[in-house]
Amino acid sequence: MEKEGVQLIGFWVSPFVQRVKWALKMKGVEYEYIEVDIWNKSPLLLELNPVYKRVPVFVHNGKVLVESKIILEYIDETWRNNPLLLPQHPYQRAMARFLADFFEKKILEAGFEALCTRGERQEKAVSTVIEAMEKLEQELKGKKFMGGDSIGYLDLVIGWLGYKMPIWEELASIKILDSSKFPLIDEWINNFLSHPLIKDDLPTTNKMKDYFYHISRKLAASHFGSEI
Ligand SMILES: N[C@@H](CCC(=O)N[C@@H](CS)C(=O)NCC(=O)O)C(=O)O
Repeated sequence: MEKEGVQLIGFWVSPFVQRVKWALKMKGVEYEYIEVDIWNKSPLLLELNPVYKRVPVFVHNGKVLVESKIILEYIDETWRNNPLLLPQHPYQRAMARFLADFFEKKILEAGFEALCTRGERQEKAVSTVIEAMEKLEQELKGKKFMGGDSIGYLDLVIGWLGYKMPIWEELASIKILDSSKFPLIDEWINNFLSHPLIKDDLPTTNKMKDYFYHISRKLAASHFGSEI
């Protein structure tokens, strides 16, 4: 792809793509969005991300980048206008990267495993998520957003939690979000999802429910070796 400007190759329900869309919107960057089917990979996706064959793929003036958290950092470093996404202090920046990785593994990946498994394996995945949610709750003490008074990098990374987890909970009959146990996370979800930059442009609940219902059954067998 030799085009000038910014292109984002994505898939409608991907939390990894969504965070890049939010970052571009926050920075006011115009871009061309190209939807691909991750279950029937297009030649474009295979050409641009031959290593992982995953979305998002970000292209800036013909230069290709993959991996959403790296793309967020690139966007923040390339478009230096406010809002800045990552903290300015090196220690806080390092901690934000650490927490992003931690929440990705322990909330997103373990949460998805809980959606696609049952029995003991599901119980274990749910406890992993709940333990990490306790850390998230602590991190939110005294803050409106993970980034402080305004939305930042970590908010974008965990932003999927408020609108996807309720669907996973319902489909898998599990309980993770609990406002009495995690009042600060509950408040953060409300603040995040009602923010003008975030609230529009999310996929509809019914469409996501239908997608995750089918995909969890497919992946249970093919990826998790589990039957649901
Ligand atoms: N670590 C990657 C994860 C990307 C990812 O898993 N994308 C999914 C869509 S939600 C995908 O393209 N999956 C296709 C596949 O794994 O074959 C990132 O942060 O960008």
